[in-house]
Amino acid sequence: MTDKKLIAIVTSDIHLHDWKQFNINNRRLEFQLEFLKDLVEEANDLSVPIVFGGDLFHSAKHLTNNFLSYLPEIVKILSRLEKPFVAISGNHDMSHVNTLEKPSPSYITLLSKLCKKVIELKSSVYPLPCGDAHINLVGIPYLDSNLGLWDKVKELAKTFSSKPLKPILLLHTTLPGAEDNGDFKVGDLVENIPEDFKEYVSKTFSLVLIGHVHKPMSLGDNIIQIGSPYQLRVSDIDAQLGYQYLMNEGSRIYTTFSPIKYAPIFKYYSDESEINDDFNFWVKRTSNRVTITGLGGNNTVVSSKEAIAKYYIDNDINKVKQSLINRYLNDIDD
Ligand SMILES: [Mn+2]
Repeated sequence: MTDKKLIAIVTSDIHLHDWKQFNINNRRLEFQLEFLKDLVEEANDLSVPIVFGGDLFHSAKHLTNNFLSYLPEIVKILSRLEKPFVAISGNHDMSHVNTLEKPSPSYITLLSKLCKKVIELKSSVYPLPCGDAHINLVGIPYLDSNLGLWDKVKELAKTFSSKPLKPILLLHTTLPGAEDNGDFKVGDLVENIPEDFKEYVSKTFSLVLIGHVHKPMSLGDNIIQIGSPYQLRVSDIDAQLGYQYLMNEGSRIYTTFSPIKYAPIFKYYSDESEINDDFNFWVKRTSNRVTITGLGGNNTVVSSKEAIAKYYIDNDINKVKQSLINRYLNDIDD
């Protein structure tokens, strides 16, 4: 029997935010901090680090005065960690276009300066303790349009190959085959992700962990889309979310999913009398739900406004549905 070891807790897309909705007396934000606190406590109990896949914050450009009043608390929670919080920046953590040549300012960078437990990976490596040895965790932040990602992955794979266990790759991006909660499916083609990307990372790394899209799922052999730990958007309704344990057994590195036990969820009501708590997110049932498959044409992932506009015209999408899709795609405050 080989020895089963826990290496880390893995989570992503926490999206701390001063929400406009469902946030009376900051209850929604305070729940999010409660989650972070529990996670830190669990990591300490298990004596492992936390690996974070990006989007710790929600509002990339502006933090409200009210949100900033919680910043000392966020720093305090993370400072309580015994092992590090190893993180990459997601698109929501960065105010500007982020490229390898010209990095954007990032909240993760800020936190790494405010709290010594926070370690930011910027195309760099952190050696995760694994029994008596270590396994290299290679992290690359979100790069706009995945520009330079492919070459960087290959370069880092060579630089940080580790023995006996191959390194782990941590990214914040969309990969072919990704699905989101609700009915959103990504096609087979993603901007600047070559056809053999998945096959290459799958055989070069012992495990690939992906933040960005919020549905926890497997994207193929040892490629894991981490997902968000709790519901954030109406399209998350009915989704069972949670976080992951990073495990080692012999030469195998894998994750196990741990559903979240206590979190507000979206619930539909038709009549206000059905609302029976002030914890969950109650939304009025509407007939304007949209299904988006292969947005911009079959097997194409869209990131340009032009392609989205063309999709609206080609598919005769009305204004109401357009605004729903825009809200969905922008991942904005709802
Ligand atoms: Mn996100």
